[in-house]
Amino acid sequence: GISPAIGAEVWIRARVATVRVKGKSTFVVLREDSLYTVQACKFKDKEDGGGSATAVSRFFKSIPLESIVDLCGVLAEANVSSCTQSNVELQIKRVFCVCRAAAQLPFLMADAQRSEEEIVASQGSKRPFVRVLPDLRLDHRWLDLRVPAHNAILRIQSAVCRLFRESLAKRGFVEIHSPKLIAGESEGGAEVFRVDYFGSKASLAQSPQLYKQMAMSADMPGAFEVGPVFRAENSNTARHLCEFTGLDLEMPIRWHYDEVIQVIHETLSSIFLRLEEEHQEELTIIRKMYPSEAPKFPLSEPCVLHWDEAMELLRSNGEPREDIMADLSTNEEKLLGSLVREKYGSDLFFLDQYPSAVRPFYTMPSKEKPEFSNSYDVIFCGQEIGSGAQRCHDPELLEARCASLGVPTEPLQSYIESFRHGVPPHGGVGLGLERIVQLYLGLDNIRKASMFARDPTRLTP
Ligand code: ATP
Ligand code: AMO
Repeated sequence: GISPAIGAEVWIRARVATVRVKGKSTFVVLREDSLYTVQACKFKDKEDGGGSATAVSRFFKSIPLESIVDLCGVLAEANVSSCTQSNVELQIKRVFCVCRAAAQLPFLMADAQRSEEEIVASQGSKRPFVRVLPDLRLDHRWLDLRVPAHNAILRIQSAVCRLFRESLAKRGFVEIHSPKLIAGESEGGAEVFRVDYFGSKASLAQSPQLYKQMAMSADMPGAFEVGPVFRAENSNTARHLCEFTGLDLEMPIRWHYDEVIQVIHETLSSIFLRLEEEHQEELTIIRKMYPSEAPKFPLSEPCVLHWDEAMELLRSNGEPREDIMADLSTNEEKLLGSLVREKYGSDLFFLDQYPSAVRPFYTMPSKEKPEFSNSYDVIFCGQEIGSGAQRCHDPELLEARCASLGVPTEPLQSYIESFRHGVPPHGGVGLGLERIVQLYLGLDNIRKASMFARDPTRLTP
């Protein structure tokens, strides 16, 4: 990101990415702002008023790669042989070391930033790139995040949060911050981390579910939250974390829960459109290392698939299901994703009217057919990024549903009481931030979309 004119003298603070000394000339690539590289050079015997060529080459030979330097140079048109994205280079006048990196790093950035294609193509050459293994990267995630594409992924993550907030704030929704230390369980089931709370039992919230609904009892015009979600799921997969960031929203329903689906669709499509409009630089850097295309989705109307239609689509494509009331497996979800893409040209759709039995206790059963429910999953590029529903706001119906599912109502007393005091019909969704980023960018593993991933085997760094 250098804008001054050719011939201007500039100071930059950057990391030393590569150093090449040829005779008395020195060529270094500097990484600035973690995304951009620029070459700085010093030629022998040039009277340019800066330090001598020998001193500059000695300096760069003496400091390890990844050290941070302050460098003063004159901006020049880049030589064609320059190996950076930049069309300018710097003729070095002065340089100081700001922070020296260790001489031996766990892996070389020159290897860590290669795409799979570059690694494969380099095999058999004089210096083939080394494939840096995922665990070594995660053990030293701060280094791994210096890979420009990885740094850019976190910037996309940040943009998704910002755009989610902006889009909902514009509708008049209120951002809430619900407690993460709670007495009961937000989702029921065994997937909770227990903690000791001054001698009584508490747990880490599995979602803001109960609280975003109580925000409806408190007459919020619409509520959203961006916050941590804890799941004690012992699953070591490419799409599960034990701690992730939830993008939740909840809103009153006037006539029909379609209104909620429409808001979710508009929120997601505005996030995706603005990512492409406002973050091309980051996207280009990421897609160079991890080739992918921008996902497709309809602009105005959401693509909604009824459960029955989904079952029929699977059946007619040679995947009949033994039990059509069972939840979808990961493979069925992926297959359905590709069938919907073929039929409707969309990577984003809502699978609506899930069987009641596979949905949480707070889900509203369908009036006409109570074995189904007013609930949906948001499927994106063949995987779930969110699930949501109209909620059961009638306390009697809610208690009956808890009883039939074996969910104890004792810890839910204040939640249920809030409905006894009157609450409008309402619904919402919970989306996983890391899932959205992973699938939007076509990344093979959710850990690439998390700054410091938590999984059953990793609690550090
Ligand atoms: P030697 O003693 O090996 O000749 P030298 O100090 O005389 O070294 P230079 O003529 O300054 O060498 O350039 C060394 C090499 O660097 C040349 O092969 C040249 O092609 C290459 N080179 C020159 N300018 C740049 C640049 N801006 N970016 C990358 N490479 C460059
Ligand atoms: P659910 O449990 O389906 O629904 O979670 C919502 C979304 O959160 C993401 N997600 C995960 N991401 C990473 N690692 C995990 N282990 C993980 N588990 C879930 C997914 C998922 O779609 N209260 C409801 C939402 C609601 O009804 O509003 C809920 O939590 O993207």
